[in-house]
Amino acid sequence: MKNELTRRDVLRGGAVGLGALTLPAWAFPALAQGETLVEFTDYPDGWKSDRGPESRFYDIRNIDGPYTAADQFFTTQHLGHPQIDGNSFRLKVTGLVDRPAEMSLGDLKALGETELVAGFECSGNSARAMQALASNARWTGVPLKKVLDSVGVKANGREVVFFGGDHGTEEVEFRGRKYEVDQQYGRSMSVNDAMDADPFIATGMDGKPLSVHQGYPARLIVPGWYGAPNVKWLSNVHVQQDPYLGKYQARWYRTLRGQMVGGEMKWTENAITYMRLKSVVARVSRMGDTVNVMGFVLNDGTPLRSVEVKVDDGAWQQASVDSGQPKYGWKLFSYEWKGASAGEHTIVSRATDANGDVQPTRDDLENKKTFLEDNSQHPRTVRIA
Ligand SMILES: Nc1nc2c(c(=O)[nH]1)N[C@H]1C(S)=C(S)[C@@H](COP(=O)(O)O)O[C@H]1N2
Ligand SMILES: [Mo]
Repeated sequence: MKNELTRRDVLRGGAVGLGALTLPAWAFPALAQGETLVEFTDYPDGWKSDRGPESRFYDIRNIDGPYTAADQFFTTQHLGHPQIDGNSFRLKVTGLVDRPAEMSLGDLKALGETELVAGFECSGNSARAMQALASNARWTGVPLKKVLDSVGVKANGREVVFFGGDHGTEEVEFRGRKYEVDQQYGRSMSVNDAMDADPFIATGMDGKPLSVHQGYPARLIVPGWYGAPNVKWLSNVHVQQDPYLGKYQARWYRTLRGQMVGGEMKWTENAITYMRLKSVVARVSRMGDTVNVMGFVLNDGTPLRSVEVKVDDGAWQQASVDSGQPKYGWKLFSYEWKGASAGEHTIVSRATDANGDVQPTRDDLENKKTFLEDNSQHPRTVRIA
């Protein structure tokens, strides 16, 4: 059990000599001896992370280290889980490329395996979902750029489409008429974005092959972007000239918002791409008189300036942030709350990035009409015994 780990177990030498009591809680997120969890009162009755065989919420109260365990990593998709045989698997690379290819797992790995730490959340993650559609992991695989360089993208190739191995019959509606066609989950990005050093074809997580939930045998990871572009069971990378407007690219993953543009309110729609700055209070624990408030921050990789925590109607207080995480890993933060009185309290966090962008409140997002990309501050309620 995680709760039996002592601080010493967790610190394992690296931080000995620093004096455990001065270390912020993210340095030893497993509970120490004598430390107890404080109860959240905002989980709906009967809330559970197990959502059936193919879907899983991550109960963020269980965060016990920087990485999410493979059997807890959140899982969601639209068309079920395809079973793909890793031995006969071939990733097709097609379209406007000089040398179309069918690459086995071995061919991919031969391009040079590396590691990438990246966390992401589903763009539908929110207070309503108890922020359970988010996780963080160490992936192994190859940069997408290496795959594209190995086949050579032609000059007129402008868009790269990523198809998953999952199919389903989808209704496509156009001006009142409906068409039923077989579609694969598909997402795209510009060749420029795809050739950026960061997008990654992952074949492993946590030193093991991907599980079927996370997209075995290969998936795309677009670090710093929301979950939808991270195409699981990746089967085909296709380069084309036209923008790709498949259902999950153009219709399901977009946000309608009112913005002041050129001095007037304009109703704009944007595709879901980079993650908007979000912090969430995830776990609250108590050790004697000190209440440890711990949470995570996700964004597009922009360095953070600060995370602040506010209890009830108090002032915003600085939290300490684990700045040692790689660019795209989520960052844990912790705040020590002293002198908590018994009873129910509200705790909220807000992050500010190096550009000065501040995580919005719910009211600030009043003009965001569709529900995706909800990065608003999330006041949590806890009961101190
Ligand atoms: N092939 C495929 N990939 C997919 C999806 C899908 O339905 N099919 N869903 C996307 C969405 S909406 C999210 S949030 C992430 C979830 O990834 P996870 O299950 O590894 O957490 O996968 C993305 N990749
Ligand atoms: Mo998602």
